Amino acid sequence: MLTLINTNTMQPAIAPVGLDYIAGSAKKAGLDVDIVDLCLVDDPDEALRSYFAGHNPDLIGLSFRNVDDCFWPSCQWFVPRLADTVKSIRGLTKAPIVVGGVGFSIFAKQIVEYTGADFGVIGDGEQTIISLYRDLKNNKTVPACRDSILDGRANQPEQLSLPTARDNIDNVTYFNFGGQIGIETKRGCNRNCIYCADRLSKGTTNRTRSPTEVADEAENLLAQGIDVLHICDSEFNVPGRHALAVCEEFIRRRLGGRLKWYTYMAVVPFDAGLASAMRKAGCVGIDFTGDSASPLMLETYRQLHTPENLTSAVRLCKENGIKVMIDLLIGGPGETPETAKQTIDFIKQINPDCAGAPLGVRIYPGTEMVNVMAKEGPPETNPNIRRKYAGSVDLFRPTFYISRLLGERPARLIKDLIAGDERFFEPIDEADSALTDHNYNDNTELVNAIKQGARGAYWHILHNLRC
Ligand code: B12
Repeated sequence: MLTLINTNTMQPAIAPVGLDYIAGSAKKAGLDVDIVDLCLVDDPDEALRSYFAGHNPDLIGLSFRNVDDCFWPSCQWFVPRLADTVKSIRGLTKAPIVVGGVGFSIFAKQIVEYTGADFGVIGDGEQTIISLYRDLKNNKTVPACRDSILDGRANQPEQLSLPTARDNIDNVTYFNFGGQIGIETKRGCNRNCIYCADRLSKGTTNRTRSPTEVADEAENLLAQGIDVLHICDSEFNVPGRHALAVCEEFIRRRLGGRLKWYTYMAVVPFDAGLASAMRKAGCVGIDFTGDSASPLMLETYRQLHTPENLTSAVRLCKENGIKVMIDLLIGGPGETPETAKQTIDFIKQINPDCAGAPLGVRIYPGTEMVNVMAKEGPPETNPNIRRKYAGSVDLFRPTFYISRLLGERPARLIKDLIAGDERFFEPIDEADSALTDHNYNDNTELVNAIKQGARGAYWHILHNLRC
């Protein structure tokens, strides 16, 4: 028996898509699989106690999605809670514990050390957990020490194929409490943005699924009554040709009239052909990785788009009836009040439905941000580095970069530039705790709206509540 446990209890509830795929693959390989979903129970400790009172698995897999909430004002760190869960499980069973997940993959070694888990898997879990399970059952030599990190990236084929049934977790309950359900069309990203950790957890090549497989899966979710999806790719349109092929298959099956979907996208490539195909295929909202509208900052972030591309992305969405959100990243290396103003003024002028203006860049190990930080001298005395913990700078804990050139109260500065424009999700003012930003971590406003029937991407639900 392989027991998979979802440890993400953040609200609104986000379905553990990864566990759905892993369970489907493990069952196909002949394993008995159980899922214990700590997000869907009132008392996670009690749920673990009662499960292990009646079950004695051979391997336990914990999914760890969010290391922190990646949100400067709150800086919530979830690793201690994971360590508590590992400790509780240890008291209930002798089965070995393996941890995996997108957040886990960024800090694999530290998390295994901190929590005392037996194994960790970086990257895709489907094949690696099956091999680990079989090796343990056959008493083969798996790296038998406590800090064994297995690299799932070694098992990642160029062409990605995943189970399509989506029947291993309670997707219907997640839909009712989370407002949309995730689906992947590919994994990995071959872009090189200086701040992004997706390269670490998902790999640096675009591993695409066949459009037929993606459409089969969408139909299987539809058959469960789930008609609002969120594409979980890093960027749906990288590569653009694959995005178009997925849309064409959706259109061929007339899925566009039966389901609505949202996605993250890079600003380029995006043209009239893709915009129109996306709308016909059911896309109702795009959240673009805009980052900035200052050419200087775009170059710093290593983005491939220009401010003009932002203008055309917004226009194409409007022409095709697609809601549009521009996600900004304010406060990166070299950001000044002038570049921030240039960005905010530009966004106001091109007029997306909404724009996210959070402050601060989470610094992840293995990204170019670490080199930027290193060049600036000792991080402990670097005024660009912001954190809420004491002692030495430790990237494992929420650590952010906010350009000191934005002054003593950068959030106030950004809010002043936004000047109450309701299209923006503003940062939280340093001197004011009113929550005006769009943190999806324990967001009661969103939770209540979804309970009352709102569906869709969270930025769209919040936008509808406010405007
Ligand atoms: C889509 C997405 C969203 C969507 C989710 C929509 C939906 N319905 O699913 C929305 C917009 C809601 C969202 C919200 C948030 N997100 Co988000 N999101 C993503 C994104 C792009 C994809 C995640 C995903 O579902 N992937 C697809 C699944 C199949 O992959 P997976 O979960 O990684 O699972 C695989 C492996 O990890 C592994 N695995 C997983 N579990 C296990 C278990 C075991 C035992 C093993 C062996 C392996 C294993 O195998 C799986 C299959 O191969 C990632 C970035 C990325 N490219 O991964 C960020 C990401 C996960 N999000 C992140 C964050 C911070 C958040 C928020 C906290 C932001 C906020 N403050 O509001 C919220 C939290 C929401 C919540 N309740 O959990 C961060 C987490 C980083 C961190 N610091 O911890 C990421 C990595 C983005 C980033 N680089 O900053 N998100």
